[in-house]
Amino acid sequence: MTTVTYSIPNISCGHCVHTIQSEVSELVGVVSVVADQNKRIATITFDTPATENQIKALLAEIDYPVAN
Ligand SMILES: [Cu+2]
Repeated sequence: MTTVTYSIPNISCGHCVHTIQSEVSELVGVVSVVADQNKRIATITFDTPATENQIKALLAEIDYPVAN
């Protein structure tokens, strides 16, 4: 199990938080997604078969690219 906090500059409101949490949660292997609109971060806990590359690719696809 891995937990990573990503910096996501495009987070601007509660809708962004909701979109990120619901979309990323759909990935098989993702255990939890907690996004913070003030800090513009998302803390994601995942295990196989989910991978960091897959999560980053999904975030980029839904217009919330990771900055780190
Ligand atoms: Cu928003």
